Amino acid sequence: MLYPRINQIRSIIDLSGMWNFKLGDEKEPKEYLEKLEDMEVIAVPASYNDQKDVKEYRNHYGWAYYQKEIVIPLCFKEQRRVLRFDAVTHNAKVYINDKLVMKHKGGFLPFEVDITDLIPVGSTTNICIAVDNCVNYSTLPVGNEENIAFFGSDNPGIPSVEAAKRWQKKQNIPNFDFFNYAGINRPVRIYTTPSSYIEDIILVPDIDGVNGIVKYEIKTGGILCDKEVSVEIIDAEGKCVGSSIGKSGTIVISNANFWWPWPGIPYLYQAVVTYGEDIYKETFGIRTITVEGNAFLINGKPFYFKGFSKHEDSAFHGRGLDLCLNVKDINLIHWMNANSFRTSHYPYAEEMYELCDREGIVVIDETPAVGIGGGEQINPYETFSVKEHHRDVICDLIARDKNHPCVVMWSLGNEPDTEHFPQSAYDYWHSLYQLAHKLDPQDRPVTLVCCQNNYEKDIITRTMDVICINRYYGWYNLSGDLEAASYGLNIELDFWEEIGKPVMITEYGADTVAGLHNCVPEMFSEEFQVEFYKMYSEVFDKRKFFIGEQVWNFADFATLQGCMRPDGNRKGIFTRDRRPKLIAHYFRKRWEDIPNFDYKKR
Ligand code: GCB
Repeated sequence: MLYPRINQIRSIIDLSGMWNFKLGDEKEPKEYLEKLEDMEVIAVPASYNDQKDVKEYRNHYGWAYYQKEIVIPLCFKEQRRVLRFDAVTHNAKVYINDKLVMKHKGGFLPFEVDITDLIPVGSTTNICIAVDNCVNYSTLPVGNEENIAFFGSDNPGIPSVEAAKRWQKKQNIPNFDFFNYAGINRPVRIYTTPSSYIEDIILVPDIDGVNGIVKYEIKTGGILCDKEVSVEIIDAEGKCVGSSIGKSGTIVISNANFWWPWPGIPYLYQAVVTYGEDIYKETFGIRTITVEGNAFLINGKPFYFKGFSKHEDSAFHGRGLDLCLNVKDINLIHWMNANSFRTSHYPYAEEMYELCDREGIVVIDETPAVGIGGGEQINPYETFSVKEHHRDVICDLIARDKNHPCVVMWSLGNEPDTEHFPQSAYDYWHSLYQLAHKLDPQDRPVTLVCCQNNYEKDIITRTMDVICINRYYGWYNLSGDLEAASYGLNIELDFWEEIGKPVMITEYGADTVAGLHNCVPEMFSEEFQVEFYKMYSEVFDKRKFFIGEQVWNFADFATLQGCMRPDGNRKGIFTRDRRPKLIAHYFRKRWEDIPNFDYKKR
């Protein structure tokens, strides 16, 4: 799906701003639509939860309603008009003048509806978006069914606790460790195209010696146009360096500049596609991604990941798009001498990937499949009804992000159960692994991020192109004992070495309260966080097959309240307002000394 752009042909009406808003409950929206009176005001894009300091907003369960009156200017009469939502979390129903025109499931990817015939130009139109924030066994991320928790079932067996639980209100009990922020989290726009239009652009770059090669395919839509599709490749200086006619073809760029991760030059080209009256410019880079033996190669050179797993999370906005925060975070990533992050635990806003293309930040792009597990008792692969939705999400994610040079690997999900029901896990994830490979025109490596479990029983993680492990030796287990933690980690890495694939760590960390200091490092202090990471660094540096380290987490972030979460998860290298903890200075120096390429000579 193409990102909406303004050019000499296409326009955008941005519907960001103040909308009318009202909380509902879990009843279906149709009962509510006529009653949308006394609405409050809410900012879009942003999560609604922290925009008003009342528990009804913060802990809302069910549907909420956004409403706005719009008029499409007469000058767009001849244009095709599309209403696009970049992300509505988690489920959405879109009404135009009280008529349901679209439903969408999933809170982190775009969807759109052609409104050319639904909203005439010049007339005042009422748009209403009903947003459902419920997470359960059928959603990604996964929540526990209604108010029945299988985790956190505190003191099972104490009859009074069990009895009291029956008094609990229906609520979201996420099976994941980030606050369930909801609402219209990303921009809403109407964009226009001519009636014959460019629907999609697929670009597959390759390298042949000093030349770049771009295979392309253009999909068109609307009224058939007798004009040919044409493609021109424009370099960063605005010079045309290659062209072709036809809906598909191959263009060679002589003496091309390749896309390199920062501090290399992330050189970008534009493919300018013309079809009849329509024009679209797609930015891309020339780079290759391959896995060979136990190395991860960018442009044929062994790359070492230095960086973070992140969240889209900030004060007031919740999970809402904050462009300023994105720029700040990328600048902090540069400041840290890091080169990469994972979009834990869901696809991020498209603007972030554009920024990463431009700033040379390498991205592992993750689906929202987090929480597929339920302990020994529940086989999630038989109990949860998410597989079809998971497949749709993978299709939409790859369709959205396929051309970004910054995206180097797909993560099918985070920390599912792979231990208690190994064969079911294999069957589930292997078919998704195959699907991702089939769908990606660039055929990037595919991974599944695996949690700390019995890795000997897990038979799926080892089949991935890159083995990505989240480990908390010294924190959740062997708590505070870094010597024992190092021993456990080493034993595990001996196991992974035998598998003969590239291995990286995608999470490791310790909750750290900024400002808490100890002479003898103990858990939660800034000094302990430094000692914890130093221990891991020592272990990783001895392992040639080890291709990268992404810490948990870039910054402190909001979670559901709980006895392990003092005002959220505190494993950030930065605080939630982006102040460095002691550890930031340690990694800044460490990563300055680690080159992007050839850190581990094979
Ligand atoms: C994990 C999860 C992440 C949590 C983290 C933690 O393994 O992948 O979502 O936030 O641990 O801090 O517990």
